[in-house]
Amino acid sequence: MKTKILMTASALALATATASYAADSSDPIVIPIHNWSSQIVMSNVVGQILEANGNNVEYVTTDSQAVYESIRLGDVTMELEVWEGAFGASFRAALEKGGIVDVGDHDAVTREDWWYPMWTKEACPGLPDWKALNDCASVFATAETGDKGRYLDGPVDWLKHGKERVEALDMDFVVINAGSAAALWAEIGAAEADKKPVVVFNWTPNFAEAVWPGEFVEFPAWEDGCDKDPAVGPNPDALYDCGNPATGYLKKAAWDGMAEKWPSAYAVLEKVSFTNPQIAEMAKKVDVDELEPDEAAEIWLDENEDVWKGWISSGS
Ligand code: TMO
Repeated sequence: MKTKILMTASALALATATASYAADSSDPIVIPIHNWSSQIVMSNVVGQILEANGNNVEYVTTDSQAVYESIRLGDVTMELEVWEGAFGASFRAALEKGGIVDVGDHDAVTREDWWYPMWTKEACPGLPDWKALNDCASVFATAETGDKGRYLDGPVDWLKHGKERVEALDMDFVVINAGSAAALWAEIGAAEADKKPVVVFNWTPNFAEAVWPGEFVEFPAWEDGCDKDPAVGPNPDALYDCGNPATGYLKKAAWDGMAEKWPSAYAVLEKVSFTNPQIAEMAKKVDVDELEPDEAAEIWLDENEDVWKGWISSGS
């Protein structure tokens, strides 16, 4: 009898300890939203998965570079698309300061760089080599750029350093920043009818690859330090004289207090991993099918239950 009571008490204590460890805070998990479609849809996808996991979720629109500082401070809980090319530097800087953790890589391999639709090659047959591109800069000239070529870079917050690269490699191009991702697609779309040569910033995985076959310009290969040490890269006196990583990572990051405050949600985040085709499809649902991001996420989740159902912890 005495033994039985003791066992019950210790079983209870164990159950209580387990429950308090497993219970996530009911405070909302803050998920940041940026200015390109896959990130917006993926954030809604993971937000809806966390809601299915029993969590409360809140979305905030934030700058895609400043977000790493917000995560470090715990104002934002996670980032689902840390692209090596665009955000590697801000992410590394935040890691060094502390307060943010690397929650692992997606399956996806990424690339972000100068890109052209395939018809451009007819006017500039030496492509994809960057020197060949520079030799036919005049093919890309517009009223706005005079006798230099026009390169439409991404929105400024993606920090693509197009102007620095043009200077570092002494190229005959004028770099113009697009106001939005939509402006990049409009530029390609407008050139399509008469197969006008254009060169714009683009990335993969993205919906664009299914719509417009094309290629990235091959710049001097990325080497670590190309954005920090002038000696790295072909121009010994300049930063940014390399292309972006051609096989870049796509990481997840989180506030370092997340695992303790929302252990179950953190366990889900650790399992989250998407492939190139899955991410391209998320973007397509908005950029081609013109769905709202939350609807796009709902449909994506319906179509891909086998991908994510297993990520939700059975205990919660
Ligand atoms: C950060 N981005 C994927 C738009 O290059």
